[in-house]
Amino acid sequence: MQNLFNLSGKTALITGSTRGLGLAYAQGLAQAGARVILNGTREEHMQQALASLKAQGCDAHGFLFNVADEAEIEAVFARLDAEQIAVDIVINNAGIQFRKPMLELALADWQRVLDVNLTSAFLVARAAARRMVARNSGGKIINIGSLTSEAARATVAPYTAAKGGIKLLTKSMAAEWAPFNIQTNGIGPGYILTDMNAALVDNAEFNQWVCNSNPSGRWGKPEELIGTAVYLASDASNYVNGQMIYVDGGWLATL
Ligand code: GCO
Repeated sequence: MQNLFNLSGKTALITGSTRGLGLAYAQGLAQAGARVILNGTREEHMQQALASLKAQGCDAHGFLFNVADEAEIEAVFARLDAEQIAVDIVINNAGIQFRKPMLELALADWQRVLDVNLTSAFLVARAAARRMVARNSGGKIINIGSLTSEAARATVAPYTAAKGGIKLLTKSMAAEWAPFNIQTNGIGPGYILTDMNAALVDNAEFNQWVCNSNPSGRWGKPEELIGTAVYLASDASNYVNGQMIYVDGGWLATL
């Protein structure tokens, strides 16, 4: 029987992938056989990430671009076209966090989070899907949501609104692109030990809240997201579309 999880011959673009969950996704897809294209905005992080993956024997490349900038995205895809590199898999992982009560929140800060965490997913997926349709290849789009795609907590409204949007954008992409053999699904990480959450981990009260709020009683680890990403990037999920898979230790099961 064919190994349904084998990504050999596939090329995956993962946004926000020089650190944290994005780098974990890139590592997992590369170890499943994919050529991975990293994205970031800082040269030193890109070089560190590429060196790490190449040291593991991964076929890894990288582009520095702002995922919220349509022109930069289109320029990268034009360059991939010129190099005859077809993107088969997109993981829209790029995201920022900005914690402030809405009564004090500036529009600019709201907009920046929405641009990076939601609009970027539309722009990158649209560029990839246009090419998947044109070459009639099908493909995989994986949007990274969050627990906050389903539930809110105070002080993270723009992040929560964006991640809620990711859930329904995922369903919209599935509705429009399934006829082209493109499967679009989402991953909703729970509270995971990443740089973005470092301040929360260091806060004893918040750390206890996270551990008490999920039946697994602990934070998740980036590597615990890899299996779901490989599954959604592979032929094993060819009849799965528009779904969010939550990797949260059971958090949402108990709400
Ligand atoms: C926060 C955290 C969360 C987590 C994750 C939870 O401030 O509450 O940053 O947003 O990162 O998204 O699923």
